[in-house]
Amino acid sequence: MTFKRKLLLAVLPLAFSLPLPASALDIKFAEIHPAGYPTVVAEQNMGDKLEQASNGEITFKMFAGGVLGSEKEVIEQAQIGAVQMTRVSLGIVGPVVPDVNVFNMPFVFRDHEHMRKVIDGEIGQEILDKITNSDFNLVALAWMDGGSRSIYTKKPVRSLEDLKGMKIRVQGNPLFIDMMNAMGGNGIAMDTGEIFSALQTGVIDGAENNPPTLLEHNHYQNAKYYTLTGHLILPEPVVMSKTTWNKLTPEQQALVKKVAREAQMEERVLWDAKSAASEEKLKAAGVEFISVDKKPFYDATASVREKYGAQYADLMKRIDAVQ
Ligand code: BDP
Repeated sequence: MTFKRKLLLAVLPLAFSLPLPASALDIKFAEIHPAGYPTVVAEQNMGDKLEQASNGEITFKMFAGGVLGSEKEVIEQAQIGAVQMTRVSLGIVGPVVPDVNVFNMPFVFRDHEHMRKVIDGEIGQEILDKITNSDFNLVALAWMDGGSRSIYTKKPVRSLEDLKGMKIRVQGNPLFIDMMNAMGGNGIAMDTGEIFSALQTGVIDGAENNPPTLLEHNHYQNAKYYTLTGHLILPEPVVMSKTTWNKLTPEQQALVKKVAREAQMEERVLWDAKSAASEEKLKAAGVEFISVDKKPFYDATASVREKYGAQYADLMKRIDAVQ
C-alpha cells in the first residue's frame, strides 16, 4: 500500500465524523447591461449586502453584459432555476403575464416622477404580486427604474409624419408592435443584442430607448437623431427563481426582499446621474435631440390603450389618481 493510500484510509473515518459544512446558496444574477450601468451597480450592492448579512450562506455573482443570454433566454433559465436572479424589462414579461401590460402601455404614466410614485406604492406591489402569483415560477421583488423611452433613428423624425413606414425595433411584445404601427412606423421585434448590427446594416431604421441604453449599447453610432417622444416609461422588475426562493429560510426571504427594496431606492439616484451624463455624452458625440409636441403621438396611440387597457379601466383610474 502506498503511503498516500495509507494516509487516506487513516483520515477517512475522521472526515466522515466531521459535521458537514452548511452548503451555501449560490446566486447567479443575469444582466443585459454592462458593468457600471445603474441597475448593475445597485444589484451588485444588493448582492454584497446579501452575502454579508447571511454570513456567507448566500453567495452572489453578477453576470453583466448579457453573457448569460438575452432577457427572454435568461427568464427561461430563471424559470427552471438555472439562473437564480435577474432584472428584465417589464416589456418582455407582458406576453407571459398579461396583467403587467397595464404598465407597458404608451403614455400610461404622466411622467417619470409619476411612474416612480406608482411603483413605490401599493399598485407597484400589486403588479409585482401578479408576476409572483402567475405560473411563471418567479418571485418579483422590486423595481428598477429605466427612465423614459424615446425614438432614435438614422433620419430625423420631427413629426409623426416623418415616422411613416420607418422600421423601428421594439421589444418582443405584441403591444409594442401595435404601438409602433399606430404611430405610423413599422414595429419590428428583436433582442437587445441584435439592435446594433441591425442599425448598422439597415435592417432597421431606428429603435426606441432611454439615453443610457442608446449610449452604452452603442446604438448612437448608427442613429444620430433622438426624438423626445417619451412614449414608454417602463419599470423593470428584479426577480428570483421560485425554485431558489423556496430553498430560502423565511429569514433569508425577508432579507432578500429588504435588500431588493433598498436597491430600488438606490438605483434611481444612480439613474438620474447616469441619464444626465449620457445625454451630455450623446450630444457631444453628435446626436441631435429633437423636441416634439407629444400630443400627436399620444393621440395616435389611443387605440392601443383602448385595446390593451379596456379590462384594466379601474386600475388605470387608480394609476391616474396617484399624485
Ligand atoms: C433597456 C432595458 C432593458 C431592455 C432594453 C431593450 O433596461 O432591460 O432589454 O431596454 O429595449 O432600457 O431591449
